[in-house]
Amino acid sequence: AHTIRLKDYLPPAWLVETVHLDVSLHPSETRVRAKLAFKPNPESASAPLVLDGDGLSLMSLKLDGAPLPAANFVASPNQLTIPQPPNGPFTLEIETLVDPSANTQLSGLYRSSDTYCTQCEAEGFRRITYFPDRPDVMAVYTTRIEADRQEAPVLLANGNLVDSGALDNGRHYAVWHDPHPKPSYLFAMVGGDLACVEDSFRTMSGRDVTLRIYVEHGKQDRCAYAMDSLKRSMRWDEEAFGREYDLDIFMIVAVSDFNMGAMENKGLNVFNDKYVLASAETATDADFAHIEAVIAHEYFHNWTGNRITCRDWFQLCLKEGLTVFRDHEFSSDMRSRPVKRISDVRNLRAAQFIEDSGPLAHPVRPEAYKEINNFYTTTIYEKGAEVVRMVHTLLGPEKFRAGMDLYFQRHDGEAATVEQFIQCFADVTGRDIAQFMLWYSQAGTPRVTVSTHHDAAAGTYALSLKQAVPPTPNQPTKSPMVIPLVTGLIGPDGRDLPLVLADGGVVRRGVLVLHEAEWTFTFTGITERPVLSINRGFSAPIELVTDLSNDDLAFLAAHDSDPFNRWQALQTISMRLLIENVASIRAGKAPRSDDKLMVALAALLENPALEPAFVALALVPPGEGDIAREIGSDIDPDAIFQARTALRREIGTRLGAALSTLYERLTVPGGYTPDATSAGRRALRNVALDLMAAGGDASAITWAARQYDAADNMTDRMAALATLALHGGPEGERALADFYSRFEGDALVIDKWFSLQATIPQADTLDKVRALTKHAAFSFGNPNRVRALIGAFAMSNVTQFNRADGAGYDFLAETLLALDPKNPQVAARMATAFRTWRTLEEGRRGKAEAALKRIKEGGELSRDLADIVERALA
Ligand code: B3K
Ligand code: ZN
Repeated sequence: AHTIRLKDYLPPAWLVETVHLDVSLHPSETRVRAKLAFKPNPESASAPLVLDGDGLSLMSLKLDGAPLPAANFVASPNQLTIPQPPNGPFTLEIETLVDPSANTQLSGLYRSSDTYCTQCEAEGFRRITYFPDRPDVMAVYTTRIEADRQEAPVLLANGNLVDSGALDNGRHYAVWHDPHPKPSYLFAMVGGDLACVEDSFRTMSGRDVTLRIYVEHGKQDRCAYAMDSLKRSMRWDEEAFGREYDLDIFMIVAVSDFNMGAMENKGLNVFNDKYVLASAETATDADFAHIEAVIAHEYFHNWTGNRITCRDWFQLCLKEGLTVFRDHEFSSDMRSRPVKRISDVRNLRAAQFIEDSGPLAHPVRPEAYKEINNFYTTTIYEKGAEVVRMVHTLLGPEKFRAGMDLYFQRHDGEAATVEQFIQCFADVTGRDIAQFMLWYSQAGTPRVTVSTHHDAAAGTYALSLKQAVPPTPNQPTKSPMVIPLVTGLIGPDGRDLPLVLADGGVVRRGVLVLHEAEWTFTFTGITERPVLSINRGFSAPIELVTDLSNDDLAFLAAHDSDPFNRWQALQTISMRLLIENVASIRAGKAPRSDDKLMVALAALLENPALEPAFVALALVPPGEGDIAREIGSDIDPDAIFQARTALRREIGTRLGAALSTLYERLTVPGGYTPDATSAGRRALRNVALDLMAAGGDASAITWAARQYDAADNMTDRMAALATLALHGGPEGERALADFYSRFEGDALVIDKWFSLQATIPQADTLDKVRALTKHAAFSFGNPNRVRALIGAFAMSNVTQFNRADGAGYDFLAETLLALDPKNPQVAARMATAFRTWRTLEEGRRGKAEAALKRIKEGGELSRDLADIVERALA
């Protein structure tokens, strides 16, 4: 496959003003008539008309109303070319035939449990009709859909409904018009027999917007939280960003077969039902939080993505990073800001930092790709959001808002670039942006090393910083970045000291900005040795190495005014211990315990001022992936697991009494509500239970069994089930069987049942996973199910996927080869489980490499899977 490069970007030769689609739905022979009004792009030289296609059959073609002679065009399934189009504007009428039932890739027009739906981002529209399928071609769409009334009583497309009615032979039609010009990737249509929940929203200028969520019949009572999240998102975008909704109706359709989370099609979001449907009995607190975040994310795209879209796919982070930043801010306002930040950073480290340190590392704005669908990565999304957060940190909230306002004002209706976005912040501040742009062009996580020196006699405190960005694929050397470090110096009384720089420089909002490879900030008026708190709130997405002692860290854990760094301090102490213990275990020695860590953790449990959700996060030691990343090379996943298990056991035994008191005290009164406060209490209570079980406390198993049976909500039931499955022997087996029969037929809940079994870190898990692929409820056709079983095993079960005998790798290789012909996007996504293979100890490394090579040689691979495997091996 050939490589597409940013530097080769050329504006389109032909623009499309209007698109009239006339779609006659049929399970296997859907007829699509597209009438496209082309005009030459005044900004580019005249050129042939080349339209994208993907697996299309052309039925007929007319130019300005007359059939086009075969000699005047060239059509293949993947392209339609008119070598000599007219000099001025013209219309093209294209008729294609598509087979939605045969579409197992779930890109373009497909069927999900009998509902017709579309997914066009990134390049799915070309699977419906021939089109200049690139985001800088923006057109006004009118869509007429016709279908059998029994089969598809509901017919939806983007925009507002302008006409509908009955036809002969039991068929009917609907016409939708979207007045806002949009790129083809935002096109959507849906047809099916769906139930609908309706509500409304009055916008800040007093317009009433109809809100509808379409779901499978019988699921209406599971939409309340999604609807409420939507209304809160709409209000929040008005208040936080001054952004108002711009159509008369906003629709969400939930489908069960979907390649990712959801899709922001203009006025017609299509969702994986996992991010819509929730009830106390079937969804966990985490599910509720995800629903809120994804509903918000897709809604926020209406301005950041749809009104202002991307000029080309290299600019993907322009909409994704910015929109993730916006949804993080929204959730922070809806819930606890510190808890949200800690969870987001945990996810960033567990996914993005790992991606950034391996063979799949790429810049936030890539410069080349073979398959764009492989670039919907945590780097584009989460690191992209961190980069926007740094702009916010550097500028402060007012200037940031001014820059955003300018962006909306200047680029509304356009397909923009990252430079244009960042330029808006430069224009409101008068600052230069050249160095900041390195965050978009340089891959890799910068490492900042800090050393400190207090001179009591002079009353100065010197903070020396060094930065280095590691080499990444195709980027052997790097330049220094702009790194905003929110910093505090904490005096012996636990209070922040004023930051006065010796050179007279001012520190605004506590932000120190490192521009050079090395720099020393010297503070004056510091008579007593302070403790440094740096990178507060994780102000920069970096790896930090400090010279803080464990006593300093314990002091921060107890006193830092920044909750993030309180959490971080404990994680750092634990990480130091874990790394030492991994080495001991590999050397055949026993892991040691750390009294000071236990004292610090015990203090958390007794501090009533702390939010339960915060304490829950602080009690969880760094994950296996984090420990591996910190060690960096020659990884033995079993030793890491043992070290981490020993620490959990230690916490469970040493703090057992306090944990069981918490468990009994923290019951949540009244019926279930998904709000963050009660979710936090449940989280802490369930962490306590699991740690007690990890400590070998037999009564914890009894409590877990009791909690499992008595639970009135999925959070408590699932947590108890996990504890039982992990520690409970026969109790675990019994509960798993009960869970299946209790929820059989409820796909989203059964996904949890598959996932849990796939993530148990025990030697027989791989055999069980293999057996589960033969289970009646397993299907390779449903991405949620595949991710629940295969994805969970490969991505979240570190010891069993990385079995020393290589059987985990072999299993994934076989599975991917079987899945790839059906669904390349999902296969490629799961293949990224191999992204850390080079860091493994020799034996495993060889086996992982062999498995990757077997995939590579395994026959005709999709472009998606081939791209991941080739980059992983490169
Ligand atoms: N924009 C979509 C993702 C499309 C993925 C295409 N392979 C959802 C989102 O980020 O909001
Ligand atoms: Zn998005």
